[in-house]
Amino acid sequence: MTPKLVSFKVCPFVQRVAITLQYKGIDYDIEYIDLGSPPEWFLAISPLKKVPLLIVDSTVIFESAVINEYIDEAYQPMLHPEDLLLKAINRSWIEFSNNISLYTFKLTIKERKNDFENILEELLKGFDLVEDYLSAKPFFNGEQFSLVDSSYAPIFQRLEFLAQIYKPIISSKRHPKLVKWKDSLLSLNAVKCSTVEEIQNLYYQLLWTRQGYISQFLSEREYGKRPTKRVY
Ligand SMILES: N[C@@H](CCC(=O)N[C@@H](CS)C(=O)NCC(=O)O)C(=O)O
Repeated sequence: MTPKLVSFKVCPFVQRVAITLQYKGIDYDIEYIDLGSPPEWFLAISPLKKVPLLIVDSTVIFESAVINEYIDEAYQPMLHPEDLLLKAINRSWIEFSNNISLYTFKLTIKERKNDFENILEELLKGFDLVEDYLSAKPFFNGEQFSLVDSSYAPIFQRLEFLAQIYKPIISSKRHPKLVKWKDSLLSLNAVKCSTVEEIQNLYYQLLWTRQGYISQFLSEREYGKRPTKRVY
């Protein structure tokens, strides 16, 4: 049966899974829910009440990294490296992408310029570690696309959206290899097709509802009056 991905349009964790499905050319169904008002059927089957879920036959799999591992084992070609040590290291960096993802989220909610800049520096320090590890290109492991690539691409996309209203977040001066990696990932079809077309605008709408420092670079003309209540 065709697997079904349960999604929230702007969720970076769902996007990780969509990238893996797209890269492997797997046929899948997708159902979008509104996390602001989740449907009963979703609350009934999602143990943590979070997306993504992948429904295979009637089995529900949750946690994006685990879903990606399942997809990798169930469908060829294998994206994880065969070498056990390299595979373990890939998993470590996938785990680390959760920290980077959290900083990216925090960048959107910090209200004061100073707090925003502190988080930005934490994010960049995290990227220093990735930069030190990166050696090859175009992908994390070199020529072969991997689940590490699926995990970082949604972060790079969001940072690119932020850069378009703020200023460059990742620079070639501090992170030359990372910038090349980001550019390779963002030009991939599997990444471009992993979200709805209007993702950039939806992301800005989300920033608007969060009303963090960064939202001041969006204009009231486009997004309406500033909300008095912040939504995460
Ligand atoms: N560790 C989870 C994180 C998933 C996650 O945080 N999803 C968010 C949307 S981007 C969610 O469903 N939030 C709903 C909630 O926390 O109630 C994964 O990797 O799948």
